[in-house]
Amino acid sequence: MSSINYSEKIPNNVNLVSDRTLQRALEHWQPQFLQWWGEMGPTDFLGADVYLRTAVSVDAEGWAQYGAVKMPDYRWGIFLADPVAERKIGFGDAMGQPAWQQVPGEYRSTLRRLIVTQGDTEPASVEQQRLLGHTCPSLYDLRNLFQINVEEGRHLWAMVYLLHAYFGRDGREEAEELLGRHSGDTDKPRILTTFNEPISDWLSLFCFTYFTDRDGKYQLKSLAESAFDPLSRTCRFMLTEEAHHMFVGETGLSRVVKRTLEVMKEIGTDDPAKVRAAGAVDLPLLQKYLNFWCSSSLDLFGNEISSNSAANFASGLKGRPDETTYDDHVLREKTFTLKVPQGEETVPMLNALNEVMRESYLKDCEIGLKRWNRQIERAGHAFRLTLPSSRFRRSIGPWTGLPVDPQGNLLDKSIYEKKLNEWIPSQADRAFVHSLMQRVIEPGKMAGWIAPPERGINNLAIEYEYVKLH
Ligand code: BYC
Repeated sequence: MSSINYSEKIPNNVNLVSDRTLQRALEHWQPQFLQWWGEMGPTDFLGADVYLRTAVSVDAEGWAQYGAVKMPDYRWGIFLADPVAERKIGFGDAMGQPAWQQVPGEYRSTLRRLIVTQGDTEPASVEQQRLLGHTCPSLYDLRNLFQINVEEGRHLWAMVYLLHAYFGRDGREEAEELLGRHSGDTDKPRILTTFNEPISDWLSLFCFTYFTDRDGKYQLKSLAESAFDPLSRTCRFMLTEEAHHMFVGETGLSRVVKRTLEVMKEIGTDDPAKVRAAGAVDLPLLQKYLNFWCSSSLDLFGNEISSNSAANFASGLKGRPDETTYDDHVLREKTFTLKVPQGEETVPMLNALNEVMRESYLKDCEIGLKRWNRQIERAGHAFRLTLPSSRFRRSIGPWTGLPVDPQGNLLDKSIYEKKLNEWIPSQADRAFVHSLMQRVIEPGKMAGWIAPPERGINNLAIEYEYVKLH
């Protein structure tokens, strides 16, 4: 197991000290990152002591240590999972050949583009969430937000390391650009649309960490299969950190459902207007938020029929999540039939891998919904939360811009336009959710729209002062 060296300016387990040129280049990027964090990271909490976990090893057991840290002092570093001895390429036309330790010339620009796209999402999410600290529903939640933020910052470091170490001058330029684009910026937006959507309330944060971070899990898992071994090792360790982000989303939404059900019981009605008047998120409103963030995240898998996905798989750059669980790793003989607006279309399986991944992602998304629906059922209500169809509100692929309802039916455009506000949050819905976002910072106390978590962080009490604001 490779240990992490914390005595260096940039903590790492890649023996950075042995490559002075690389070390100098990254040390040159480090102050730019810190400046970006100061300007674009969480506002106004730079002096707070936050109970954060920091990676201390890449071993699955006991990899993190917890303690109070001021965010600007967080030790962002470069951590790769341990190498697998004599690792072989696990899919595509070069299956069985040794994994690459360097970037093959012919794949250089495609691989760089994949790494840049992945890297771009990490600081984007920090930018999207930068104001949320001011409206935290509890210190426990505030701490979780900051934990996610520092780890997304570290995930940026992970991609910047690959760019610096393996892509020379172009890589260094791309690393600078990663700090130059900004979420929602009209001139220099982030690359993928979801990462330009504002996250200005905590309900959106929980939906984002439930749906969008789960896309992150799928994309990282597919890059963890890559023939380019440094990318694979980097993504494998990022996945360790990613689990907590999805946990925040899933438990956050569970707590919202729980509190809403309590309020419905207290006031003796499920009338959405009365639930709102009592200061909780009515279930139809939650459904609208789920529709919005799920449909936005579905676009992150790319086009249903994609020559990029075919080329990336065939060449070994990007596999399917858990590639070893499939029988056929070459896919030259298989086809896939998918529903398109004109009917059905059968395409080579290689070209449909974005869709294959989107389908398994949706199955994974179902797990939380089942849990929340059980809570609702146990409370004696008939309402059920659902996932929108993958044809709803799409901006990529054959269903782009078509008037499809959340159940997947094509509608008349005028009806669709009239009804859209019933399916995704309207301005009034967002204004109501914003009105709930009152900051609660007394240890152990929760805002009225969310139930307390079942347990605290790292076996500490829920009442623990997870963020000391001073
Ligand atoms: N918005 O053949 P296509 C995470 C572009 S989240 C805007 O359809 P392809 C995280 C696409 O780039 C995971 N543009 O798709 C979560 C391409 O342009 P180029 C992030 C889009 O290439 C929470 C063109 O359309 N990681 O980690 O097969 C917090 C046609 O492409 C979009 C990755 O995404 C869109 N939604 O697949 C923090 C992994 N979709 O390249 C972090 C790396 C597509 O021809 N990226 N386009 O100019 C990839 O694997 C692929 O680029 C995509 C697209 C899956 C995104």
